[in-house]
Amino acid sequence: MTSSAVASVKARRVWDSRGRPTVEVEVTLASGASGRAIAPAGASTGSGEAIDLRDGGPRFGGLDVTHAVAHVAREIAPALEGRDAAAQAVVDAALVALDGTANKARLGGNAIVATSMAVLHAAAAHAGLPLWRHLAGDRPVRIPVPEIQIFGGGAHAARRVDIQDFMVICPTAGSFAEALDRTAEVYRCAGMLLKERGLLQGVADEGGFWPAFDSNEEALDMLVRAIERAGFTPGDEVSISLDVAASEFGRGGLYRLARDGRELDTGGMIDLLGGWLSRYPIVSIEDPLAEDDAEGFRAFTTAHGARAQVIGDDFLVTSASRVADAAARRDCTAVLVKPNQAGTVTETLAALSAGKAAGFGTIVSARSGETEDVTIVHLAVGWDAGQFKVGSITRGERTAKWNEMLRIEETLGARARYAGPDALAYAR
Ligand code: 2PG
Ligand code: MG
Repeated sequence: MTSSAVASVKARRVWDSRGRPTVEVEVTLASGASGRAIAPAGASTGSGEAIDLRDGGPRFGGLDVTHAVAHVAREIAPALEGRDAAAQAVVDAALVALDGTANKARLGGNAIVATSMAVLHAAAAHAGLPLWRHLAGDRPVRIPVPEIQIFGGGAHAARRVDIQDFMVICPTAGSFAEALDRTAEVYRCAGMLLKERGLLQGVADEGGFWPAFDSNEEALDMLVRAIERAGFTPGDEVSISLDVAASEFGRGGLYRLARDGRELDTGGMIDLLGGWLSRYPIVSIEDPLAEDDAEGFRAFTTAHGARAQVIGDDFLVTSASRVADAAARRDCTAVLVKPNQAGTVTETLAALSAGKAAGFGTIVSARSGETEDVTIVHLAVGWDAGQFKVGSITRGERTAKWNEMLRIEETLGARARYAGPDALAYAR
């Protein structure tokens, strides 16, 4: 047995930022090195994602994970013990084969992704390297551009507005730390503006302000005002990034905008968003159409992809083959990458690599249900993603990630290179 062989795999039930159970896995190697990771959970999920195994029944709204935890002990641990943790792709292939389903529904995407990431952490610990450096090897890395939520909506705020994430993005900042500085000022000013108008009502799932607005446009107007109140020029120092998460309110080419009291077809939706792109300093837009509307994606990218980056999230579900297909058809220009959508580290990297090969922008992303786990920070740097999405600048499960990135930027010192405007991908 090599010293990097897996000696034990243990799982436990822990809690996520919505107060729901989730799976933590701890892997120890023969050398004594160990790694630990926790599965996150989405609320606005694509239908092609790996499936989290939940118990059902009355406990915790059916969301308990005791079966997923048990699968780690009964099936995953015996299958991995003795395998080399340094061979991540082999480990992940074994997990996929052991599960045996197309969507990881049998053992549970939550059990599998936590195991896969824990193995990765153990291998880095065995090598005596920070995870990002273990992944990057000798290759140069960039510190990614963050997109950070100011208002939350959609499935993260009881659909108070249709659009899910109203975010700011600062590609022109001199560093990641400066991007956070600018964002924190905008967040503070947004809070002041909401308070002045009697609209301050706490925060949504990812820490952005709860959107007590009468229309989606009101949120955009307020965001522009917050940027200005903070002393920045919208579209210059601070720009806007949206996650429309259109699969949540659109299907079969029909989009029901409850907040605006409108039902639009694909063309109407493209025109609505196109209008926003001309009136507001939006440089990035995610899932502008629903996951079943590839033609709509393509038409949107053809019409507006030169002005704003077009990201596929629910549309691409961190699938390398979907990314390659979308690239061939020019459906979008960027891919959001979430480890638990794919289910393993290796499949996640494959989706990111397919995006890079196509010239796509690549964004490593958290989920709306998160924990203190910081694995994705290291993936974003180690894989040189260029962009990073974690929700707002409040709540510990979010700041855990931003603060870890600050530490990495500091470690790199003068060698730290902020990915900047080039990280965003536009249609050419
Ligand atoms: C998204 C994510 C994060 P969820 O849609 O991009 O904002 O949300 O984890 O609920 O899918
Ligand atoms: Mg999304």
